[in-house]
Amino acid sequence: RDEPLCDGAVVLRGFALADEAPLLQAIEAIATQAPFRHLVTPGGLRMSVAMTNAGSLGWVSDRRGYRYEAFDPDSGKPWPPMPEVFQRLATAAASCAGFAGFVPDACLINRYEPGTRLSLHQDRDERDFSQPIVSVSLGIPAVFLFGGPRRADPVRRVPLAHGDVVVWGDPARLHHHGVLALKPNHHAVLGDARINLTFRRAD
Ligand code: MD5
Ligand code: FE
Repeated sequence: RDEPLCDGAVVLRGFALADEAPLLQAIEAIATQAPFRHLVTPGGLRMSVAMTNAGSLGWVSDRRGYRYEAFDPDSGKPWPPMPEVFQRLATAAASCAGFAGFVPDACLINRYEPGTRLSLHQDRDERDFSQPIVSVSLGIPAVFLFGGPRRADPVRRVPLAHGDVVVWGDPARLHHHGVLALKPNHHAVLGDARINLTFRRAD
């Protein structure tokens, strides 16, 4: 089931399927307390991905920049706590990929619909790049773009389906990546949406 992409990065096909029902239930509960919203980039562009967070820190973007915040700027309340099933899944996946003891403090929840894309970028807002990032794909499939440490490096296309988990650790942790615009599609449980859980150690 392990599909290494390169040193530090591995796809665990179907790893999240066993937790499907509790994951979806937890996502629904989080979105009730902290609804999905379209953030604005520092350049003033509305992101096509809708986002919310769980955990002691949440990733936010506005005209002042990208950063982690303990409070949801829309409600002024703390982000919903990280559900136990999230934490367990992220720690188990990281451990399978050789990163023992990964304890995320932030889960960014990204919601994609057909046409939604995420342009090529690096994740550099976290304190410790030796900590991996665990990504859980749910719902309609996406084509993930996986590049290299430099922006101009060649990009591979990696299809990701419902239940797939990817662990991105050192030395792949700072590779450029993105998601191609989703094609019109339908998923039996999630409908016309892809949800990605991105587990990080931010602080
Ligand atoms: C997604 N989200 O599918 C992805 C999953 C984001 C984001 O990219 O920033 O919200 S995380 C993919 C990732 C993270 C860290 C490193 C690498 C990929 N990588 O080296 O390719 O919504
Ligand atoms: Fe990213």
